[in-house]
Amino acid sequence: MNKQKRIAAIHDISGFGKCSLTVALPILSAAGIEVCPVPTAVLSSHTGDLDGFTYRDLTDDMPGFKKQWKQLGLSFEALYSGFLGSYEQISIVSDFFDTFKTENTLVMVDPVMADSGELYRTITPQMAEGMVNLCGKADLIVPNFTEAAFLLGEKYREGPYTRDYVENLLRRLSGLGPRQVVITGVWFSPDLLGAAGYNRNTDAVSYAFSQKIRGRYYGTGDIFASALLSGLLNGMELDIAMQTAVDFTAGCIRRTREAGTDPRYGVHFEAGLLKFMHELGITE
Ligand code: PXL
Repeated sequence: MNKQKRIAAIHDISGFGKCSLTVALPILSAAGIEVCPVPTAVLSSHTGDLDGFTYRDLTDDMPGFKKQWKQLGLSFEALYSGFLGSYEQISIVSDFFDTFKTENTLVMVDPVMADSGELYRTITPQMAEGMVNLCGKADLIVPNFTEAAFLLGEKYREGPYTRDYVENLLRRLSGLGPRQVVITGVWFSPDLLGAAGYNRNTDAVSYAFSQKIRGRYYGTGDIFASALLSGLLNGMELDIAMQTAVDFTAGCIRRTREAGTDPRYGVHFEAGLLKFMHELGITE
């Protein structure tokens, strides 16, 4: 058995609604990776269309994670950040990257802050601005179209999209710093939905699509990003990892739709993990 890969996953934990750490942990663990969570906030549920959630900001606890992990001499194959709990956390996470990044570390920033043209309820405009700096430190970012628009300081556009628009966004987002950019929620025609990826070293753009199911399913961005990172850490090229992650996410949505589950409650990813592991070539 090869040495196990280890990553730090910097996200909130929401008790209900299947997003952030409650999906990143199982998906990346199924992919054979040791996941060390750095919780940014504890909520009773995600903040999208569910009222009455509790919110505990863990900003003050985070520097201690870095301190102890540094003392322990831990190293990580990837540093993966998502939903942040406060503006101060942007510089804390940035410092965390500086501390643990080596030549062999993949820094992936999912600039979780908005969807369908609007910021999430706990994200301030100041946090959205600060996210540009964090993305500048990443090797790979995975925004949706709303987040891409916030990062570039321009107006959100609804789909259907054109290749020109998507490829122009990808290149300009890469100009913020990251070598690789993946945009989610890409569609050119009503039947297919997926992702577009860009690699600055080769200037190559690639697409991955699956059958589109209508509706807004929460947590799917986190599921896609976690599956994408799982593929990359298992040696897949970006385009293959994208298609594997798109297929995995689409399967989760299809299962949820077939069961008639409220889309705000998150998607049924668990039943897809075994097939996902096979696709990644995970064997004992
Ligand atoms: O899925 C993104 C996400 C993560 N964490 C929290 C959220 C959301 C989206 O609404 O509210 C707490």
